[in-house]
Amino acid sequence: MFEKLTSFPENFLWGGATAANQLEGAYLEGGKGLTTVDLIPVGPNRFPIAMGNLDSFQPKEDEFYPSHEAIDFYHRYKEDIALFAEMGFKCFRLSIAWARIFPNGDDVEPNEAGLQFYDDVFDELLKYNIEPVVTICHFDVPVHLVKIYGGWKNRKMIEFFETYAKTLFNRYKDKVKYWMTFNEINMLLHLPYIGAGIVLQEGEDKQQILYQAAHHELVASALAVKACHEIIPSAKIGCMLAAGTVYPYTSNPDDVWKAMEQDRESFFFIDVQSKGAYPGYTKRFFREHGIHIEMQPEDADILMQNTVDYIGFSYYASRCTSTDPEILKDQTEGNVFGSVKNPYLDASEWGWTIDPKGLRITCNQLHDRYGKPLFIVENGLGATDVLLDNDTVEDDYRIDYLDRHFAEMAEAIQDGVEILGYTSWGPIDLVSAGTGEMKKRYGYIYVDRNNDGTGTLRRVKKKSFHWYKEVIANQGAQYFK
Ligand code: P53
Repeated sequence: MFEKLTSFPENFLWGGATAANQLEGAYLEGGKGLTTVDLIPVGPNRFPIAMGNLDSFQPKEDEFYPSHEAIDFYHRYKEDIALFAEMGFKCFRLSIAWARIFPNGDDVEPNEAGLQFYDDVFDELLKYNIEPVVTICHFDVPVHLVKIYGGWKNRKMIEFFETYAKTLFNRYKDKVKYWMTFNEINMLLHLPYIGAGIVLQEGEDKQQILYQAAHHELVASALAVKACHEIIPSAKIGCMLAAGTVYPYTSNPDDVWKAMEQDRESFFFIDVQSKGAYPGYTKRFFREHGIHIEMQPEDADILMQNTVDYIGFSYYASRCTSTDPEILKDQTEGNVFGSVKNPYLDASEWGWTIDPKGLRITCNQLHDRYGKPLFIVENGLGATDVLLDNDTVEDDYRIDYLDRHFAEMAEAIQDGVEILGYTSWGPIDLVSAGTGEMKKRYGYIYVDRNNDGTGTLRRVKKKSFHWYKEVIANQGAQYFK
């Protein structure tokens, strides 16, 4: 009972994580409709659109939209999955593009070609005993639902989402055992168009709109949990949080309290999804900010009776805050989560704080708070890679990042935290959600494609490919010495 572990658990799900719009391409093939992410260009309009401050309902000729071709997984999935299998993946996280299944979102019948595409992908994964881990909604809403209904502002979205989710459960019930409802649900507060298909109008009460949309997503998520449990009783369905503990800059209680409040801005979503009710601190926040959430009488029961089975989360960085205006000026770059620079930590090329121990802290914090299994479904280093003449990439910096995070994950497991698996972000290079670049690479597999869309799309194994393969083969035993 108190014996020391010697490796990661035998059934630990090692793998990689992706999202439809960042790798599939073929954005209008097989009857697919346009989604929000298909209309987010690279360049100066990207952030205004992602944040819902500028609308975008039609592709424009002079803009470049990286999701339209991405890395062409739609046509190359067999080759890519064979490479994942070669690394020894036990699972692969992917999202389903809502508009492949329901091109408009409110269609009466699903699109068979879209359903068949994912059947084929799942069959290919299962051929190698790779467990599919499916995100139902990863930053995409069919554009028609945004135009006609206003995206997640509108309660009607709950019905459309429930129909979509049920269609998936019925179709894939024999193939998919791990599900997640909304990717990084807390991102809705930071990138409303990406997170919830929300375009904000001049003079609108932003907080009111975002929290009402959050309520709709939370009810929709609970209804998906309910349907999943009914249709596939053996499946597990989780939530997905963009995690990363907020540290106080000093031991000043005011800093400590502010850090706690910032953590709660994100935990609010997971408290509802995992514990089934709005926490007291959120009720107080709404009251004091004049936010009135319209709820139906049945909502409270739906939320309470359909809580998630596990806590999925992404972890890239910890955050840091302060009440001192001078210190607050020194912010990190490149991440939509504002954070004061932590003087003890380095950052990536894109300004994201690197904090391996923060992963152990975050795991312990989530374990203590929810008492449910965790699933680390995103982590990794976005970096510039150089393809060498001998056709490889010497990405020792990536290996170093992952190695240090795996060591802390092993510590968390020894602390008693139950972790179902680990899927690093972008096991094959793909389009960055934040910047739209190809240059910000996370992969074990290099893809010959440049920011402007040029390149052969050829796949090349990096040094980290062989390294990750070894870690998986050894069940990470080196981290338990
Ligand atoms: P990129 C911001 C902060 C934390 C996670 O991000 C984020 C974002 C959005 O940029 O998103 C997740 O590609 C997301 C993925 C995304 C990944 O982090 O900007 O779930 O879709 O690609 C990494 O480097």
